[in-house]
Amino acid sequence: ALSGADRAAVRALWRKLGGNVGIYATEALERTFCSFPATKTYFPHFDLSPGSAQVKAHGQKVADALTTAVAHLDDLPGALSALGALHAHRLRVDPAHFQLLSHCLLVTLARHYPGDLAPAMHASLHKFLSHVTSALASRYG
Ligand code: ZNH
Repeated sequence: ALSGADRAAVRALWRKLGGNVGIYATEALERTFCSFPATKTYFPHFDLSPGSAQVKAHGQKVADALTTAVAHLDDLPGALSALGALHAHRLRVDPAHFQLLSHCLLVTLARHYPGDLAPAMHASLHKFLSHVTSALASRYG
């Protein structure tokens, strides 16, 4: 489980992000598609060009899921159970890809909040994203 310090750090960062989580999740998706083109194969029905309204709308959905996760740090598997099942059974996303999006989220936040992403915050954010990934992946198999 996440330590009290990790939880406090992630909650504090999320308060700072405020209503902008969707903007950063969208940038993280753009970075994921650009750096790891295999991830694009799950979105054949999307316009993936820069500035795409579909990517922006999807970024907001991912952001809302992450915000829900931040609100349920005590029970990530419960909070993300339905979303994990969706990815496992209907979307059939290779769970290895979760880490690629997590990586791009971390890079995106470090770019926009360089003063906040000192090593300790980086570590807390990485742990949070790893727990989100594990919770989603727990519905596989
Ligand atoms: Zn995912 C969808 C989240 C990862 C792919 N997603 C989705 C949604 C959400 C999410 C919220 C919506 C749902 C509904 O609608 O109900 N994701 C998420 C998260 C994560 C993810 C949180 C991590 C962290 N995904 C992912 C990946 C991939 C994906 C990695 C691949 C690569 N998703 C996806 C798809 C979809 C989704 C394909 C569907 C889209 C549409 O709309 O169609």
